[in-house]
Amino acid sequence: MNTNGTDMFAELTASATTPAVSRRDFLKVTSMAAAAVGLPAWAGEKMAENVAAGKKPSVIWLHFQECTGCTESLLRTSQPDLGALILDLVSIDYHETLFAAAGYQIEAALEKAHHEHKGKYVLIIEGSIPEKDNGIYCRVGGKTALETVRKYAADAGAIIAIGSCASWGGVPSASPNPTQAKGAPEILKGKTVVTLPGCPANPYNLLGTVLQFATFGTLPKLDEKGRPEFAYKRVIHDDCPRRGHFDNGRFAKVFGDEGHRSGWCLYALGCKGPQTHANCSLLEFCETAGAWPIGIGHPCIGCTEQGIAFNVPIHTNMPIEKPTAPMAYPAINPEHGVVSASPVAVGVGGAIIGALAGAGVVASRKLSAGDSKDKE
Ligand code: FSX
Ligand code: SF4
Ligand code: F3S
Repeated sequence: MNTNGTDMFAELTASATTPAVSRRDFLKVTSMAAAAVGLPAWAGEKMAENVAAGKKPSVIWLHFQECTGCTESLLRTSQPDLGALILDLVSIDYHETLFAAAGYQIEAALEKAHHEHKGKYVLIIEGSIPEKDNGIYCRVGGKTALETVRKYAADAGAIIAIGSCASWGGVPSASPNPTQAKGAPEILKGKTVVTLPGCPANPYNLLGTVLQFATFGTLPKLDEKGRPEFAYKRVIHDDCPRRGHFDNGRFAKVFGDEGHRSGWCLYALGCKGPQTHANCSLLEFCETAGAWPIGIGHPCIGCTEQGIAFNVPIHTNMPIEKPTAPMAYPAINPEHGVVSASPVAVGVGGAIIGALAGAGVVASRKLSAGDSKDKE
């Protein structure tokens, strides 16, 4: 039996989650993803070269207070290729959910990665960190989340908080926040923490961030909350396929009424899209058309946004601030309740996000084709 945690993980991912990815497909995806985060086109080639040369950044992935939905959404894409792509780009040396090993074996893998890649590894934090009573409400391997996150953040080359829990507290921080759950930036004040809020986070935003770091050792441009601008600069409402209905005053009033069945705007049902910074209106989950809250007829609950998600009741209306031109308008008279978007104005931010969406779509389509003749 293999007793090395890292090797066991490699075996596990090789057999369970990593399909064969051809070089050409890999190159296409990395090139498009490079463009999506504002890097030159040749960056994609460099990314592919680095991976081929075995220059993969070591990743330590810590879990604290959360539901593991962020990891699940990464691995449960409709085609498994996005997860495979990320696993191809990095060397995940510690991940409690994915490791086949447990106990002392996995602890040893963590220490090994920490020791061997000091100052260079990427620390990914999933879940909030409780501060109350010195953090005793979340312990892994006998240590509190507080101790662990401080220890591994101190020697990290980059720190990424994935999901709303790790970004600002998320579900565990909902009132009355009995454990004083906080996001990583609050615990690690003074350090740069990339935050990818969302409950769960959209895996494509992790892909864009990791691609850039893996290739250039730099991080995307961040806003004041640590969110990459390529993903969080605009609000859902700016690019919502139902925006034309909002602008024309067509609102679903009750779930199942004629407006709802016709795909009209969900603002009157409590949609938080006008206040929510995220790109899920452009990057659907699971590589499936319509797989996002508004796409399936539910108002956005503002899952990325501190102060809204798990805070403001789902059906409470939010004020509209600084409405901007949408990137796309739906057809004015949708037949059969299907809203088809027709692009009328594409801004720079939209173009970037659209390119990332394209990267994801291409990734899923091309990689799922199992294009074995391209393998080199
Ligand atoms: Fe939180 Fe992610 Fe929500 Fe769950 O881990 S953002 S509860 S989907 O899984 O952290
Ligand atoms: Fe879309 Fe919600 Fe804005 Fe309506 S209020 S256009 S459903 S984001
Ligand atoms: Fe979350 Fe709203 Fe998108 S609930 S997944 S930010 S549509």
